[in-house]
This record gives sequence, C-alpha cells and structure tokens, in this order.
Amino acid sequence: MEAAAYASFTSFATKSLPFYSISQSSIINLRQNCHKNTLKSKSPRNLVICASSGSSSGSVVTLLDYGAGNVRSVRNAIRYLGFEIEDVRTPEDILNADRLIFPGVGAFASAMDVLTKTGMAEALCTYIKNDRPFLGICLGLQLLFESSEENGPVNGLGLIPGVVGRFKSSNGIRVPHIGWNALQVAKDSEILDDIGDHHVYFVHSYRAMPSDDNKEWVSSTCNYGDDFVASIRRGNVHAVQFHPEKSGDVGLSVLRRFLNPKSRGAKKPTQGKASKLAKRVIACLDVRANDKGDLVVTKGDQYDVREHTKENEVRNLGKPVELAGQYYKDGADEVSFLNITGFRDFPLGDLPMLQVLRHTSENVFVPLTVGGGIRDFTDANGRYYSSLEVASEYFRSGADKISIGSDAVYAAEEYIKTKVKTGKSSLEQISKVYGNQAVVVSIDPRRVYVKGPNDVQFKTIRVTKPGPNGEEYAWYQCTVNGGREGRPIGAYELAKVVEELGAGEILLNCIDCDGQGKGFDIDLIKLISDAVSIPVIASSGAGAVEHFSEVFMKTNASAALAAGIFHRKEVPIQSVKAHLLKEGIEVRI
Ligand code: 1PR
Repeated sequence: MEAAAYASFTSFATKSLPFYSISQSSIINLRQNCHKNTLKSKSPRNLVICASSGSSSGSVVTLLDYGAGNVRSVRNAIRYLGFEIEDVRTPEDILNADRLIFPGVGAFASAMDVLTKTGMAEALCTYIKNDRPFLGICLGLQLLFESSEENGPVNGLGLIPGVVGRFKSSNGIRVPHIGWNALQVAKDSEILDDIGDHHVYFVHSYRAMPSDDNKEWVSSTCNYGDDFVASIRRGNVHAVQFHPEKSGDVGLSVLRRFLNPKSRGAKKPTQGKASKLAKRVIACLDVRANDKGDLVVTKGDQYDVREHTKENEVRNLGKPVELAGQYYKDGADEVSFLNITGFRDFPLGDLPMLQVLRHTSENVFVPLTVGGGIRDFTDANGRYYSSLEVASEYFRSGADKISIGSDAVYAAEEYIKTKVKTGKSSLEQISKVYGNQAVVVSIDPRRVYVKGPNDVQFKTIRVTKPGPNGEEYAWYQCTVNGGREGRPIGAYELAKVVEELGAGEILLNCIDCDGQGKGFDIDLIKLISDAVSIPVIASSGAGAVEHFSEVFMKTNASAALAAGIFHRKEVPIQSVKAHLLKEGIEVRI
C-alpha cells in the first residue's frame, strides 16, 4: 500500500465528483478504452480533448488531488516555486489542463476504483495519449502500468507495459523502501537534468520493473534489491517513483523543470553512480509548552526536560519552525517533531502544534514526522475522536509520517495476550488507511540489568559493558507516558509485534542514553535492527560525529537521529555527513 488515503479519497469523490456512481466495469475495459483514440462527446466516458484551454496563465498548474496526506507537500512545493494550483473536480478539468500533476497516493486498487468511477481514468488516458504535459508522482507513476500485485492483481491504466510488484524482503532489503537513493539515468528526460549524483527520496513498498517492453518509456532506474523504474518519460509525459516534493533542492528542481519548460537548458543529464540506500541523518525536535504557555523546542537528560535551578523551568532551546527550517538548510534528511506532552494533552486541542507543522511544511522539503498523543480520545464535551482522526489532522497539517509511542505499547501488550488482530488499534487503523510507510512506532525503553539470560521472560542480551553490580545481561523495558511508567513488555517483543501490526519504521530511543552525548546504545540498536525487517532509526546519545559512523558500522540501523548536539550547535549536520562519507558510508549530500 502506498500511503493509502482511501477514506478521505472516497469521501472526497462522493462529495465532490459528479461521476462517482459510474459502473466499475470500465476497470476491465480500461485498456481497450485507452487505445481508442476517437473520443468525441463530452460525456464522462467519452471525452473530447481541448488542447489548450482552461487557464491560459503560464503560472497555473492543475492538480489531481484526492485529499490524502502528502498532497499537501506537493501543493506547498508548487506554491513555493511561484505557481498557482487549480484542482481537478471533473474529468473535463483534466482534459482542459495546460499541465497536470498527479501525486498518486493511496492503495493501487482503491485509486483505480475511484479514478474509474469518476471518469477520471479515461480522461487521464486521453490526456496522456495526446502527449499533454503530465507529471505523475509515486502511485501516479505506478497507475500508468498494466497492473499491480498490490491487493491484486488489479488492472491499471495500461499505458505502459509491465506489472507493479512488491519489493522482496527475501533479497535482504528492508520493506518499505524508505530513504534516499541516486538514480541511473537511462535517457535524456529533461526534468532530471539537475539530478546527476544527487539522491532523491523514495517511500514505497511496490515498484515497476524495467523490461524490453517498456524501455522506450523508462528514463531512469534505481537499485534496491533489484533494479526498478525510478522515472518514465515519453514526449511531454513524465512520472517519477520518488517524491520530488520531499527531495530537497534537487527535488524542487525536478518540479521546476516540469512546471517551467522554458527553464530547461540544453544541459545533458550526468549519469548517477550506482548507489545503495543512503543512511539518513535526522534532526529531532522535542516540543512542548513551557510554563508561560509558549511552544518551545526542549531537550531532556534521560527524559528530564527541566532546568535544575530554583525555577525548575522547562529547558528552552528555540522555536520549532525556525529550528526545523535551519535543519533543512543544514542538510537534515528528515525532521521529526515529538509533542512530548501529547500523552496527557489532547493533540487536536493543541493548535499551536498543528500550526508549527503547517508553517514548517511550507518551507521544508524533506519528510516531516510528528508524534505525541496519537490515540483514541474523548474530550470534555464527550466528543469521541479516533486515533485515525488525530493522525489525519497531523497529515492534513503537513506531516508525512506519524509516530506512535504509548498507544503502540498497549496495542502490542493486548496482541501478545489475545493473539488476535482486532484491526482497531491506532497502529492498524492508521497503517490501513495511510500505508505502513507513514506509521512510525517510537519506542522508549530503559535498560534493566539481570544476572542471567533467563532471569526474565523477555529477550535479554549479553551487554558489552556490565551493569553496576557486574551484571552481564540486560533487557530493555518499554515505557509509556514519556518514560514515566514501565510496562511488562521488552523492546524486542514490542518491535516484532508492531511490525506485524503495521508499523513501517521504528524510532528506537533509549532513556539511559538520552541527552548523555556518550554514543548510541549499540547493544539495543543491534538487537532491534536484526530482529525486524522494517527500517530502524537509532536515537539517543549522539555526542560526536564518530557516534554516527559507529552506529552504522556496528548495527543495521537505516538512520540515526540526534537532538541535543544539533540544538546546542555543537556539531553541524554537514560535519556528521562529511565524517560518514570519509568513513565510506553513503549519505545524501
Ligand atoms: O507516547 O505517543 O504520546 O508519544 C510521545 C513521544 O514523545 C514519544 O515519541 C516519546 O519518545 C517522546 N517523549 C516523551 N517524553 C519525552 C521526554 O524527553 N521527556 N522525548 C520524549 C523523547 C527522545 C528522542 C530524543 C533523542 C535524542 N525524546 O526523540 O530526541 O533521545 O536526543 P539526544 O540526541 O539529545 O540524545 P506518545
């Protein structure tokens, strides 16, 4: 599932689109329909193309949006580049577009279902077959192919030969594919001309494969386990599997080149080097209201965020929007906000946090994660909010991923007890609607030393450094409510279960190491990153550039996150990356 947003997608379609009741049979006939190039009438199933109509303004772009999370990011990027957006409401709007961006989000089947029922599928085929300027993004690329294995087989628009299949974790790779890769440019594609060796951001579990049948379309490939189609180009029709709106400056250049063909120079694309998935460096902002009620970035020592002074104030390390913008400019591959008092305050009552997200996403074009307080909630007036509603509000406000802490612990405990997936936990509900790759589980474990490996029912490890009483073993106890309460479940058990319940990534903190600057807990990170096949973000304890190379060399972490050293300006993000490059670890530069 690619960032599925079926719920909002169908509700948008039902409310806004007059053609929703059209029969589903056209899915089957779609391919034939696409090959008929004799469309004459203006009925939704038989559309005429207006070669240049709609807005004649060169600064307007038409967007096919069905109300899902990361479309906000595309909107922000388009606006940032100085263009206005006109939304598609009817199939005619597609045909009348001067240039069309289709940031496909959602599961393949539900996307096809709505496109077909609304008459959009046929309009898209006509538009593309007439070589009108088109840019598909992510699922917007996959839907052009014949079919997908995602919950399928399901027929696609059938314009490009090939089947979209799932990455195979048996190839030794983590699925979803989340992160930054360089491309192998296969042919001149104009919009990729600035990419060269730069990395771009991918987040997906399914991919199309290059073949002899589709080679006239494929403009670049990427290697992740095997070679997959990273972009296609034929005439004015472009589509990319990566997210240009989340790929920093180089991603913005892809959009700019599509939106403004005049800016395309005669420059020839440089061939990217073969690349592995780059290790990510993430800046984390723990956010909460201080005693005056202002939302500030704070930072704890082992989760204690108060100054040890008479006033006992919440430590204030800066303003969230400003710091996030700074980290983006400094080269952070992602920015995470953790609303650390979300467990006791209702996040939707916390409008400043939503404002922070909205403002940040207008200027920060790398992935944004937000966590804190994602759970079912009943407010003082008795109004019930599901965790899905809370998450949806975060997505609508600009988050690309949400992170669940305490509620994931309760869900995992319940699942271990009952062995039943109810489908009702926040984790299951949000991943079903938005896709696994949009759901991070944040684990807050504390190390508990024991004498022998079998002293507790939880997974223990032989520790590198013995405990205070010479203990040679430890387990990692999960906590909830910002480390305030220990729970009867280990980090190992939690990680395995949340992967099963739909987590796409694990943010692995360690209360013992948090804010200490003595390095990551390598024992813990190795334990968890070896136990799951989803990406693991190592967190807590970074104090020097060497700590980053150590964690990547000794564990299978996909990313390393730090807070204090960046906030206190002790180590710039670029120094971390320069060090990693020097050590032969691939990073995005
Ligand atoms: O339980 O779903 O409401 O989520 C609450 C979220 O807030 C969790 O992700 C939890 O980790 C976080 N949180 C709660 N209390 C604190 C606290 O510090 N008092 N922050 C807290 C956790 C840990 C890291 C930190 C790294 C790196 N922060 O994210 O940024 O340890 O720090 P360092 O580089 O300075 O060592 P829910």
